[in-house]
Amino acid sequence: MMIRVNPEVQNALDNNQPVVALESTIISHGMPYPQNVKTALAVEAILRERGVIPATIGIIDGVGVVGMTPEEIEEFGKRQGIIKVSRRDLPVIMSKKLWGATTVATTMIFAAKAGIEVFVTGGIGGVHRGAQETFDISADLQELAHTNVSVVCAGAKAILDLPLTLEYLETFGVPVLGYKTEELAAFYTRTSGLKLDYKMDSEKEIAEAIVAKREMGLNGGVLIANPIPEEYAMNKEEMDKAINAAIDEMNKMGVHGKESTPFLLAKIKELTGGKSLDSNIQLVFNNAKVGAEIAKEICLLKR
Ligand code: PSU
Ligand code: MN
Repeated sequence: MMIRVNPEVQNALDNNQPVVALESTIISHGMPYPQNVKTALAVEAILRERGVIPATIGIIDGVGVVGMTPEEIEEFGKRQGIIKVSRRDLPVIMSKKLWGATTVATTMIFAAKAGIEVFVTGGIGGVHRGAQETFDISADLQELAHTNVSVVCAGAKAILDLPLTLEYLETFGVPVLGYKTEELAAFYTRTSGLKLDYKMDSEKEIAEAIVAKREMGLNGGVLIANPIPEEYAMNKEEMDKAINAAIDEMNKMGVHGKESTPFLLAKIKELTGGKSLDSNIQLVFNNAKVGAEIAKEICLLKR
């Protein structure tokens, strides 16, 4: 058994009821305990309040679990040594029957296998600054290119090279839809100065675009960029300073590869006195609200 779908999730999928996938790297590597568990459970509650079944995805003893129980989520948040699993890690983690946290890329893989169309997270991985030298481009982008799951995020983290991230997504045919905005959201802040081609004013419009992509048989994801609410957004100058300092520190310490993103998130939290974590939590809540409505609209269109 490689994948175990929670019966409640399976039942919803069989009956065209809305389901939203959630990732687990944000739990194990993106936030400290206990905020990670509290946030993960609160996101599930936001979805349920809106009539949507949550499916938090992670790998337990080598099995991809689609729809973890609250106890399993708690364990994910606490347990030491859970491995961050992207596409290339998956075979070994499964064959060795280990625990693994799914990134955006691997969450998409399991969501697609289970038949879940919508996935809510904080921010996706992207093209890192200096990628021209380091080749550090998140596997999330290739997954968006090929795997049929739509991802609601608050844009790409400003620790990345956002213009290059957009170029990459364009090359690989991933539509980037701004939710009620013409600009790419930059995770901790609402704006990036980068214009998107498509501003969508409702979840229904977004659902229609997703369904059109499927009906055309175009594989790959749709990326929905939903800006953080104004009241939780960080000050751009403060953020830029923290990000630059965190990247300097990362380079000095020789941190690279899969450790980069968790290192930067933790460092930025420290440099902002915890404020970036509060913003991160709020933007995930905000994405869950939009993701829930998109999932419901897709179900209506499929009737
Ligand atoms: N965004 C967050 N917190 C996170 C991540 C993204 O706000 O923890 C995680 C996601 O799981 C994403 C991963 O897939 O970081 C990207 O890692 P990398 O850059 O190594 O591909
Ligand atoms: Mn990387």
